[in-house]
Amino acid sequence: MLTQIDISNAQIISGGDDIRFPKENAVNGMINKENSWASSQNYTNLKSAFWGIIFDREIDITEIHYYQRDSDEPNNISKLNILITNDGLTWTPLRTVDVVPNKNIIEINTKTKGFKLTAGSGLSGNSQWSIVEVDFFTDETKYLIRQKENLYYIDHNYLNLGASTDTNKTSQWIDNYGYDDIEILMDNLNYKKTPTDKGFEEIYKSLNIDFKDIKGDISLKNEDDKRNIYYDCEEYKIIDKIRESNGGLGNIVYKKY
Ligand SMILES: [Ca+2]
Repeated sequence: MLTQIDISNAQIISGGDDIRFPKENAVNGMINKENSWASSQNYTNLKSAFWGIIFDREIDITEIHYYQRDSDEPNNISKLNILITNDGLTWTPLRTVDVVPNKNIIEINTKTKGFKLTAGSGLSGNSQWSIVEVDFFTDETKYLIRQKENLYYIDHNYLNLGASTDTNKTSQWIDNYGYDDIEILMDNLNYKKTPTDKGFEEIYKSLNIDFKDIKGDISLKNEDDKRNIYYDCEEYKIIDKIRESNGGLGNIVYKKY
């Protein structure tokens, strides 16, 4: 099942000279030309124009729904360039797709922190490029394990996050710590990953590490606005760690995005 991405924490960007309508119009939920974003009505400016979005994290995007104007109106393009980013700063072309008037469903199936859209072709010399609406969809699911009242992290480790019976707190922990592939429980793993959290000022602290586990390199990596400690260890399976606790009893807790 596809879920529309909540973009309330996303940053909307647009650029090019003489942009006509607010960039937020492309994501305001209203699918009519009075609620669209548009580039300048000047072909030179149009070629530099872009509209984009930067999410608050990397998301596995399944589809983009891209709406143009009706076929009997100007300002539609026939090719759309799609760029992606992993840091919100540098953009890499993903692909150029054919687009038609009204609704377009564009398959993406790519993990990204954001999109930048530019006009490919289709406009005549004095048209503006208009985006009526653009929606982003995912079929992402993120998992934690619960044993007794505690929630556990399973992203290349088995770490107790603490007790949570509060729905909001559980939801927030899944956002921050959930892992998107439950099959990891059965995988043979040879390293551990431990998240760190920012505390006072620039002081970060990892979740508990058993330093007896470390059998090789240890390093700190910056990923998706997060900082994680990685280290080599003896081969293990997360399922064995689960079985060692609470007689192997627990629940799988997950959230659909
Ligand atoms: Ca709109």
